[in-house]
Formats: sequence, structure tokens, C-alpha cells
Amino acid sequence: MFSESSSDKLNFDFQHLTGIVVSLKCGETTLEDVNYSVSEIIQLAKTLGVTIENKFIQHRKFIDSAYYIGQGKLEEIRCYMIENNIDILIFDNELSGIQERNIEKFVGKPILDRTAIILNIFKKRAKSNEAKLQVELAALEYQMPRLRNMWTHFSRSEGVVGIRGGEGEKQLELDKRMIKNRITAITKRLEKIDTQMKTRRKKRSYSRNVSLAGYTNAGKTSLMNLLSKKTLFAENMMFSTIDSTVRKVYINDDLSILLNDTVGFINKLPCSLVASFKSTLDEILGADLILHVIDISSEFAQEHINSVEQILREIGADHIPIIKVYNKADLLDGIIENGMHISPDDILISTYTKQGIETLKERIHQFFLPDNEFNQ
Ligand SMILES: Nc1nc2c(ncn2[C@@H]2O[C@H](COP(=O)(O)OP(=O)(O)OP(=O)(O)O)[C@@H](O)[C@H]2O)c(=O)[nH]1
Ligand SMILES: [Mg+2]
Repeated sequence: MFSESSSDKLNFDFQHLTGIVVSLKCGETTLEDVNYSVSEIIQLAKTLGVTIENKFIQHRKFIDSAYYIGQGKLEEIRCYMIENNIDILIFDNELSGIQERNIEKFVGKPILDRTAIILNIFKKRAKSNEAKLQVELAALEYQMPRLRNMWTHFSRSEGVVGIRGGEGEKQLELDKRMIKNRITAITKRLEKIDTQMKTRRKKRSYSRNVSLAGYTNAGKTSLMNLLSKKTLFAENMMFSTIDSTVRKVYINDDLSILLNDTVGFINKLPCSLVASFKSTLDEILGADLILHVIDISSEFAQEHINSVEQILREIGADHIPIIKVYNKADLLDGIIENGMHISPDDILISTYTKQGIETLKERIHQFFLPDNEFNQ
């Protein structure tokens, strides 16, 4: 069923596949953290069309450098996959190229790690030229140390490529060089785009800039659509937005702002993506105010807040004033079941029922008054 094409983990056809998820609880990580992360990878896999049949969490003191988890556990997983006719094995962490190769050999089925899953989603969603280049760059950085895996796979498949020994090594070197050249070319083009974006941001610095930020699927684009009375793509799926969009929004007769909707965040967002999406994420840095949109109905709302705050710190946006906007109030039935505490500084809204929208506009208006508390 899996031909040579499936060896390219970043052009994978996931539709109608069954999979299982594997995670490791080791070191300081709590079981809650692991469960949160596993539930997230299951959602991500579903977004790609994979049906997750089961999950395996191993408790271990250390990560195994060769197989990531213990070989005993891996044998149990291998048998489970055969008995239940499972197509792919998904790891909820980034694996090294060697680990991936070893596990694939052991299990005999395609292995995808968390980064490969996220890159596949980003690849599907990227629309603008810039987003496509950013995803391609992250994908090339990811592929570079894994090239050898592709060639071992090719040489194993019958009569497909027919490359052996020294010939394979030569091809590997050629591929490496090609990828390096492409990385250099994309980096140059992205630097150019980054300069253009900086110039545009500078021009906008005379306006009042507000940026939406938040976990993927929290409702950022829905809020943007509601406030700007325009329709951007908002879907019940992870990472429906990859590109940044800026719209002029009239808050009231006295105030208009430029509102920026951007890519959603996620726990353990791969470093290569953060790096290549720098210029998109930098759009947030031009904001006077950040609206941190949170799905209050999610059982993981607090974890989502922590992930978003960490990424904001990483990109150097933690000095920008933030209003927490808890969305999807319509799903609460008046009771907050996940134990979240909404402080008087936060706002509870629903983009569906429009609850809280006027309060939000009022708060944005107050923020831009010359004597607002943030400016003191
Ligand atoms: N029940 C409910 N659903 C909402 C509300 N606001 C948005 N949604 C739904 O939540 C899903 C995600 O909304 P988006 O606006 O695409 O979320 P996003 O934060 O832009 O997501 P990404 O672009 O993936 O980061 C969609 O199915 C929306 O219809 C709300 O107030 N209540
Ligand atoms: Mg969106």
C-alpha cells in the first residue's frame, strides 16, 4: 500500500488512513501535560483525515536515543498495528532522523512525528506566496537531516529507483546541495518580503494597530469578520488561517483601528515554523494592543493561554498590552466548567450571539484614550 511516494513525509496522502498515537512521559513532564499534548495531536491528525484508533503513553526516565521509546513497548505497538490493520504510527514529539529510520524499520509502517503532521497541515493551508515560501523553508529544514531515510526507503522498494551503494551516496550529496541552494534562495526572497512588510508596518505606525493572537480555532478570524463586517475563511479546523490580514475596523464614530488577524498558535509549535514564519509573527510586534482570543469552552483553555503567552514571549511581544477575550460564551450555558477564572479586566464574548462585542469595542476605545491606564 505504501509506495515510494509515502516516503516523502511532507507530501503524504492521509485521507482514509487509520493511525495510532505514541507519546512519552519522562523527566519533569506531568501526565496532564502529556494528555493535553496527545489530545492535540489527535485533533491535528483528524484535521488531515486520519482516524486515530488508539494511543500509547510510555512512562520512562529517559528518551531512548535509538528508538525514542523502549523496544518492548515498540514490539507491543507493532503487534497491535498488525492485529488491527493500522496504517501509520504518529509520535507526539519531533524524532531525530535516526530514530525515525529505526522505528520505521522495526514497525514496518510509515512513522510521522509531530512536526511532520503540523507541516503537512500548514502546507495544505498556505495560500499567499509568502506563506508558501515560509512553509517550504520549514519543510526543507526538516527534510535535510532526514534525506538518508528517503534513500534507504527507495533502495528497499522493488525496481523503483534502482540506486545502490556509492550511487545512492552520490545522489544524497546532490540532493543535499540542491536543498541548501533552495534554502538560500528562499531565505533571500523572504528577507525581501520581510523588508517590504517592515516598511508597510512603519507606514501603519501612525494608525492604531490592534492584533488578534491566540490558539488555533479560538475564533480570531470570526471576531475579525464580525468587527470588520467582511468574510475571511473561518472553519472548525486547526490552522484555517496561515496568512496575516489587516483590515480597517470602525470601533465607533470617533475611532478606527487597523486589525490584524494572523496564524494561530499551538503547543510545541515546531521551531523551524516559528523561524520561517518570523515575518508573519512579527506583524504582532507592530501592534499597540493585542486581543488574546481564547476558546472558553475548551477543557484545555488554561493550557492554550500558557502556550500562547510563551510564544508571545519568544517573539518578543510580551511587552505589548493584552486584553484577554474569552470567546464561545454561547457554549457555556452560563457555567464555566473548566475552572477558568475570568477577571474583571477580561471580556467574555460570543461571535455567534454577539454577546460582549459592545463591551469589547468600549474597552478598545478606552485603551486608545490618551489617559488610559496602560499608558501611565
Ligand atoms: N460556538 C461558537 N463557535 C465559534 C464562535 N466563534 C467562532 N466559532 C467557531 O470556531 C471555529 C474556529 O473559528 P475561527 O474564527 O476560524 O478560529 P481562528 O482562531 O481564526 O482559527 P485559526 O485560523 O485556525 O487559528 C469555527 O468553526 C467558528 O465558526 C463562537 O462565539 N461560538
Ligand atoms: Mg483564523
